[in-house]
Amino acid sequence: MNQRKRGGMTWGLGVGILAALSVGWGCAPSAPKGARKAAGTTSDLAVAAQKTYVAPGDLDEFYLFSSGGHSGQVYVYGVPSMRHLATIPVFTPYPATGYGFDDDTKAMLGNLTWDDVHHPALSETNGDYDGRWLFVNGMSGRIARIDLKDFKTRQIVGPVPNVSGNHGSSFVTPNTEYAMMASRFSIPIPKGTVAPIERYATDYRGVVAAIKIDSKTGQMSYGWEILTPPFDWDLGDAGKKISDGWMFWTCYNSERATGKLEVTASQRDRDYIAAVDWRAAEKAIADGKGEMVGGVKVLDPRKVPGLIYLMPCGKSPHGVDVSPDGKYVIGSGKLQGVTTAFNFEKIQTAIRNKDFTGDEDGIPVLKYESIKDAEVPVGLGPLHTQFGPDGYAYTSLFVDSAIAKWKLGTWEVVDKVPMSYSIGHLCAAEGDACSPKGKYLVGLNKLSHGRHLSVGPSQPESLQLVDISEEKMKLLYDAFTEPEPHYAQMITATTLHPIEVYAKEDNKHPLAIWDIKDAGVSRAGNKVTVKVVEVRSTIYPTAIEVTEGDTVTLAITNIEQTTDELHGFGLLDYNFNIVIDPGETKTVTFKADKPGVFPYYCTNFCSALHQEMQGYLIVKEKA
Ligand code: K7E
Ligand code: CUA
Repeated sequence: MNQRKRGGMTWGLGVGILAALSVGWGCAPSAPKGARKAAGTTSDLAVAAQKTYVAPGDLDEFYLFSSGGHSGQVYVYGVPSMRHLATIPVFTPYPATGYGFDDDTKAMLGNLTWDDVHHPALSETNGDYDGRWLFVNGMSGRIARIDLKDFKTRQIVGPVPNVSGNHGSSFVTPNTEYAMMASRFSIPIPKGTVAPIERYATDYRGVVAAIKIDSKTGQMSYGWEILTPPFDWDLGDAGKKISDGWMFWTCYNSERATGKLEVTASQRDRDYIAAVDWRAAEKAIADGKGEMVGGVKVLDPRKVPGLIYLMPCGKSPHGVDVSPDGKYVIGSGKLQGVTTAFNFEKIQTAIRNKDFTGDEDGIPVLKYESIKDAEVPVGLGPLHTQFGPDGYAYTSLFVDSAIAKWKLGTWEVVDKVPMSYSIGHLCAAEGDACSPKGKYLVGLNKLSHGRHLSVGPSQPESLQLVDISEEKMKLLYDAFTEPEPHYAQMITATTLHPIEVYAKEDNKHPLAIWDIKDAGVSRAGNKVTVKVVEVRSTIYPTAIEVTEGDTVTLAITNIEQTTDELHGFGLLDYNFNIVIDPGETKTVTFKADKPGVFPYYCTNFCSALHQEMQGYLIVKEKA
């Protein structure tokens, strides 16, 4: 069956939908006939081509930072060309840039050399992207910070205590006070505690966690956590403007079920969105109300009321998104045909009036009818919502495989555009900030079959560029990406000012050298330090002699001060390749554990005599 037909069908909320929602469609339908004309008539195609064409030498208008899912990476695209510009390795070694092989990045990764990146979060000032840092979550309970000065991963914190399955992350507050996290898979806490699965509902706990961010350096440190029932926290978004100070997270499995969750966790008609007053939590911690659990201060809402409330939401909601003015909190049951717009002021009134219908482990449940403004009939399987500059909202529809455009306030659905196929997140230009830019929207789709040359069973995912500058949305372009795009963020290119060379005077590395005369070997017992200089087109020294059993540290400085002049250092038979950018020093430490002669060479093509950039490590047999 093809996807379009499936999307057009009216499905009940029964098993059919549950089956359709499970990952993959179980079959691989061929491309719908006419897919090649998706952009419309010939003249439409010419217009679309012009809108996405960035001539050779010209630059794109936006950067798109797309999560790389279980690749552990972040992909950088230019918009509107959709050209892939860079891969930023975060949780995974990446020989192309030497990441995870030199001493510093290897230590930063630790023993976990994979993770699952879902949600990039650009740093914000007053609710708008400031272009300083990009935070990304790892499902293992980590958050990483990428510095947008050099597009390098500079810090990984975690696994954060008590957070298990960090899906609801990383979402930053409007002035980047915190990166927020939440547990998807509740466990007995602190980690290491054992309780049988039969005691899930009572002995397993979730948490929402705040990671503090230093406003000058971006350095992250553990903040505080709030204990929650064992729901599966899914996605979050920070309040902004009038709702600044609040944080929202969706959950599924408010049933506290185990086993076959697609059935057991879909029994209730409603799950929840948590509304967390993070300023109140901050104050409670300052007042000493936190208790140490697993090495971090945790607040128990039973003992400290007023921190967290539950907003009933359609069954098994996924995304939650706050409108640019901070007034509306949009959340959808992913099995429904409507998305709900909650009104922040009504939420505050309901809290003040104690307009509750009950509680969950001491957390008050707000009355749905009192806090909602509208149920917008967007279509089937609403997941995520982004915003334009003109009061329009865009909601991805997984089951319908489409994007719906609708108006905040009038709740009118004005347009739909099909996606090929099965859209998850979507990303409009600065579309989750206080000042969305409009123009472009990218659908991040799960399936792409028939839209590209076949590459066998491991099919790429698709990014579809949509023009949102006019009343009607128009599909412009199909691009493809490696697994697994979840969320992405798009930032005006001119907001970023990346460096292209590390200035010599900024290099404070203790082993940096700038003169080839200083290159060479020094020894302390069986510890050998080799200061290495790389410059077109020689690696100094050209031969390095050590003894079997020595622990060798190579400190390699690329003394170039010219853009684009990277050098590599690959050592044959040893498991590393290092890449050193202009002006940078990196170290790599290894044990010379076998005698022999091992060539090393520059792996980055750097000059006409790049091929000559080689040398030998001679490991003498132990006497
Ligand atoms: Cu919808 Cu992990 Cu944000 Cu995937 S998530 S789609
Ligand atoms: Cu240096 Cu190639």
